[in-house]
Amino acid sequence: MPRIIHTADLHLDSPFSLLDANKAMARKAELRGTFSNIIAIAKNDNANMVIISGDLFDSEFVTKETIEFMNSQFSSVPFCKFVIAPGNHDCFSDKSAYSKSVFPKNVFIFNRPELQFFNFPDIHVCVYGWAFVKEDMDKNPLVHSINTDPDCINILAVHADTSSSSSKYCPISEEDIARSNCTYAALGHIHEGTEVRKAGNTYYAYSGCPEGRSFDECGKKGVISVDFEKNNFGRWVPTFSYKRVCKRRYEKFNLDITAIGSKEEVLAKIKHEMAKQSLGSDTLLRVVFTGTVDQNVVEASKKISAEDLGTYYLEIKDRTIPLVDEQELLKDITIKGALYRELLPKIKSSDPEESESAKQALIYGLAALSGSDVADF
Ligand SMILES: [Mn+2]
Repeated sequence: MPRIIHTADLHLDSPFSLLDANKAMARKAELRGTFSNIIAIAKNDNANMVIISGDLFDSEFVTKETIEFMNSQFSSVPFCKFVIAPGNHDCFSDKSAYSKSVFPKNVFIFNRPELQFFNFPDIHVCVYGWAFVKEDMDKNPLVHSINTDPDCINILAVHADTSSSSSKYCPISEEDIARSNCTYAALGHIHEGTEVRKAGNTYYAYSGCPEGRSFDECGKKGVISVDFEKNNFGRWVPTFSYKRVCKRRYEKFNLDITAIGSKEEVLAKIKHEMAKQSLGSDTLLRVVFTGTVDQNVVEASKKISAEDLGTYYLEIKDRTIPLVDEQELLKDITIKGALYRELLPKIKSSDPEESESAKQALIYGLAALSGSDVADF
């Protein structure tokens, strides 16, 4: 019963520029650790193959340490084959780590932008795929059908974009996937993983990235593990499971702190929300304050730290509306009053969109007039 692990978009050697130098270094190491987690699953589950559908590295250039680390990882599971389909970030070029480095015997790397295959009769698997050879790819190698062997588990392992036919990153369609007639299409490129879907006879999915690297990649991340079994008609049928491998998780939520009177109350409210979502020391957290709030409370609450919450990292964004004295503002003879009176009919508009944008304009305006830096709003 062959077992294949599907991953993609690890982006090793990412700079983590959001973090300070020490934490960025630590996160780079953790990203390698995420790959070790994948290797541990391959070992413990006796996987026959790990498919890496592109963007294993963040760029063509990879540090020597990372290559040495990867090779030690590949070598540590000699019974497992690794098939790599280079993507737009780690394309296979003359200068790339893929062509400059020597990999262990159990590593197989596509190197052309046309359809290629690796056949592994010992495990009844044939893997079809291609490589990005520069950072974009407009040709679609799936225009012709593939002459697959029906006795084999046929895997399509590629970096490609199913989201738009005008994508610069190898656009392919559901029809293309169906025409491939493969058993499973293991896709890379879209970092938010998808559920397993079916096009014709072919199951397909994006595994998503196995480790988030920013607040654009929230939630727990993992790999797709696929087991293949023959049914009564002699056809290979896959079953799928998802396994967490991420070291950390990025999470964000809005916190309405209207009518809250102190930093301590804000802290308690954040902790309450964290408990609800089971967030802890593995979390990089962004909290967005909203609501109409006394700005002294907001300023004090911005001093809440990651240590206070027991998270790995904390970022607070302020989107609150200053608690203003409406009567005072109505009479205010300065530009603040003029701004408020100008926006008031729109704030009270029955059109929610108009009302919301007028409120936003008031926040920006009052903040800017109070000397705040609004660039970060
Ligand atoms: Mn990627």
